[in-house]
Amino acid sequence: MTVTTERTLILVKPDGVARGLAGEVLRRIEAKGYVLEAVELRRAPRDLLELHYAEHANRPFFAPLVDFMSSGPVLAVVASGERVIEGFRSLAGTTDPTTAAPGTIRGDLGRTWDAPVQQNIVHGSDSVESAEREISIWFPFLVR
Ligand SMILES: Nc1nc2c(ncn2[C@@H]2O[C@H](COP(=O)(O)OP(=O)(O)OP(=O)(O)O)[C@@H](O)[C@H]2O)c(=O)[nH]1
Ligand SMILES: [Mg+2]
Repeated sequence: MTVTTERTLILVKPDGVARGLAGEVLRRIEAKGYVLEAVELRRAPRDLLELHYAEHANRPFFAPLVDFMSSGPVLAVVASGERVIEGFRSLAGTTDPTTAAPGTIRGDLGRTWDAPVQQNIVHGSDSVESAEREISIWFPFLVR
């Protein structure tokens, strides 16, 4: 079987940065053996976030999600490694932090605050196509 090195776009969301968990997320990425290709703390403009979450544009939680994601700085990360896309999704845990498995980032460090499911500390790309699309949005200079 051939394994190819992938890249993924990871975000520490505003709740994670505000709670001082950016370093802990980076620690878990590195401890798993993935390589950091880019790391940048930044305030994301709404138009960038609307592109990033375009797949959810028709969902009722789209506007609150963009509000939340623009409420403070995010840590944008590109990490690489064999099967890093599914590997990081596994590290992150399931979307709802209240029920995410212990041992995962969301399960160990997250909980429900004011909006159900929304503040779940991290984002991770869900496919090779999403990863390359998201990397082109956040880090245009890394486009291959
Ligand atoms: N307010 C609210 N936010 C939601 C809800 N469902 C999802 N979200 C938020 O929208 C994000 C994107 O949803 P999904 O793509 O389905 O979840 P995900 O792939 O686990 O999370 P991401 O890695 O951030 O894309 C979630 O991570 C949450 O922050 C919801 O029902 N209500
Ligand atoms: Mg998603």
